[in-house]
Amino acid sequence: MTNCEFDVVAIGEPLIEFNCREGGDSRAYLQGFGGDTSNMAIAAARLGARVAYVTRVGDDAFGRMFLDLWSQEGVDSRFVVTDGQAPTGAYFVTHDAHGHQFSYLRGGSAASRMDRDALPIEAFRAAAVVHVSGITQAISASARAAAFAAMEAARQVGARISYDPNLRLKLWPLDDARATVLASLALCDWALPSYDDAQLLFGTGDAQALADHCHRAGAPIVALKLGHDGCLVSDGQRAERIAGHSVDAVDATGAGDCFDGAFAVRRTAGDDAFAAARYANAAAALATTGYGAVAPLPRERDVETLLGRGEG
Ligand code: KDG
Repeated sequence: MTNCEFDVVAIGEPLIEFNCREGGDSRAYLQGFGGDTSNMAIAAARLGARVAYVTRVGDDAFGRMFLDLWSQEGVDSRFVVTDGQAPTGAYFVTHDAHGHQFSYLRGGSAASRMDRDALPIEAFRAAAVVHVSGITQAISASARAAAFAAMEAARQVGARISYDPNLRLKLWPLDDARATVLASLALCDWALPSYDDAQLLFGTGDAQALADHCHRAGAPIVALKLGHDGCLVSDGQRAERIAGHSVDAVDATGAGDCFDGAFAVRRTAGDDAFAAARYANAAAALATTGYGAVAPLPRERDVETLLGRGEG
């Protein structure tokens, strides 16, 4: 808990999710919710933070489903604009031997019409942590400008900036992504890239070297997410490798976003980066134990139990 009105304010695009479940010859799609920054916001709220989300949704059934979801999850949606001219985005998740694949229906979505001139700057000024992702920056030039404006507003009031590059090469070319990611690493207080994303961005296979690239770009704290192998957290002086938890993983969609939300929650609670990463690593493992990005997001009790600190 902080003195700010919100512990966490995230900005980005929510996507209605259709997650494929194979059943014999037929395919059924489980409807859920996704969108990396919305997932992060919900994860943080489930873990006890006061959270607000900034986006635009369409004036459609999917947009209303999200407004209901955020209300149920305790995520403040007063800064969400309903846009009558554009739809809420959606995506399909399919699974194969390489993990999950995303197919998007999001071109021209309401969230992609966010722009810096119509941004609720007061939301970011009321935050202890502002969370931005590379997906927010990839969906359109105006959303990218809005994401930078959110970071500038955070800087002005001393809010901390959480940044996940969340590289999606279906949304933008690698060179464009790299320039924007580097500019964002220079602004952030902590960077939370996945190993795969960092490798694409920096082109080396060694985890510590990838963290060092992020430090050199300006990120004071780096938690490099290593999937089921856990994470590497580094403050530029000291690095700690945290092992993955052994869980029955079925779908990793949204696990990285859960890590981001849990990390922010524990940082605002006063944990140092290493303790926050241990907690986030456990939360992210639990997020893989069910289908969909949001449904399996854990609560504080679940994380404490996995860390061996639960009651009973
Ligand atoms: O991290 C999971 C997200 O990637 C997923 O929910 C969909 O936001 C999404 C995206 O743009 O890929």
